[in-house]
Amino acid sequence: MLFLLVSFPDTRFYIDPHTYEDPSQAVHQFAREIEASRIKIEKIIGSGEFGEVCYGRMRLPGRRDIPVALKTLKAGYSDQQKRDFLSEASIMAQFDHPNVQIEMRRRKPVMLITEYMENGSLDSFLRRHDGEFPVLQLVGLLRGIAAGMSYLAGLGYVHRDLAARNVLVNSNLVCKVSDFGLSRVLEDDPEAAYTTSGGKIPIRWTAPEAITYRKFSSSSDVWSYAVVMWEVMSYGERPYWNLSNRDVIKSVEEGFRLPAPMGCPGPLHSLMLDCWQKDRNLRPRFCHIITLLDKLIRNPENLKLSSPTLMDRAIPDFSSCNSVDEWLDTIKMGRYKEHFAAGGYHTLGKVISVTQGDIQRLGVTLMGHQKKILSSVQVMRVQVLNRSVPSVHV
Ligand code: ACK
Repeated sequence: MLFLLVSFPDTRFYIDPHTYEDPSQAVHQFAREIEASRIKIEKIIGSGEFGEVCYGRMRLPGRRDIPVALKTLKAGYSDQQKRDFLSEASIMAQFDHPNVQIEMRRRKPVMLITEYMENGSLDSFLRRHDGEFPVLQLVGLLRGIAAGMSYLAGLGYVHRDLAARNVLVNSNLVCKVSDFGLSRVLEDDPEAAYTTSGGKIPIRWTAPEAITYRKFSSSSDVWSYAVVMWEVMSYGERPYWNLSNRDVIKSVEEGFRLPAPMGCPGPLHSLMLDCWQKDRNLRPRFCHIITLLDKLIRNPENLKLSSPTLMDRAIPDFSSCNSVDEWLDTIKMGRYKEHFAAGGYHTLGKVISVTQGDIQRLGVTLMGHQKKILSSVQVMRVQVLNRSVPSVHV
């Protein structure tokens, strides 16, 4: 059995493996063989797009074993699937950055070997640790992702599917951008949906010009990055909540933007809004994002929350809800119907003025649930504001 270890050629631009007549040649160009005996597969840890993801150990000469994750290709794969699977290895083999995942390849059976990331994917990691980190630490995570993206943009690589689910977190809380590939990434992303222009796109994370004209660029990656910022600051909340993809597209086109998650400092939300500018040329570049985050990290007093701000732009969301019960069901907080009723919140008009203190007094003790309810209330407020003050629209 043969294993291939990637080498990192000193190239400035990444080479698209699909420019090779036979993409497997690209794998060989960027990888070097290592012996099968160095890899020990220990257990299955999840299922990936093509097959299982396993945990194992790799022995390196003169060094301690290192933990690795192994991605398998399930039995019965087609030639095309195998080519797509290996194209990920050819792409990743060209990268070398602490915030970008690297990958190696095992030849038979076909397997990709990557660094083991103890905390798994960022979205589930955040949900497991709802409300546990100081803002500065969250900004640290975001800084790492921006550094990885800046590196990729510098190589001319456009990710197209940047989302918290495609970022992995290790035991030191270092975030690494992962899930590379070309068309196949979008084909297999459960969030990707078909658009009228054809092709599958993860709507909630994608810039309008990429959805409409398939104009993917590092600037559309910047848009997605800001959605990841929003996911991080809201501890893994689903962007645009339960709005349908169609409504997300429509709202964004009309100029609505996600409001600041609860506890999110103003400068971070301003940065998100900058990254969500309709004109992609006006969006900041990843290197500017890093500079800004570094400034905030150096002067953490700027990350302190001032008075709770009312968001100026948001999505029209709860127009179809007619009662407090219906609204709570919509945001999957139906278990608190009695709490709200007991507290005298019988109309949405009353709910709109609720504060975090009120929610706590109603008996909602879980921080994550308080946040969920409060961000939804913020959206409702904005909706009312937008109805009466049309100039608030972008
Ligand atoms: O959220 P998770 O625990 O992190 O569940 C998914 C699952 O495998 C399917 O993708 C996990 N996973 C993927 N790559 C790695 C890796 N390199 N290290 C650790 N876990 C991984 C991912």
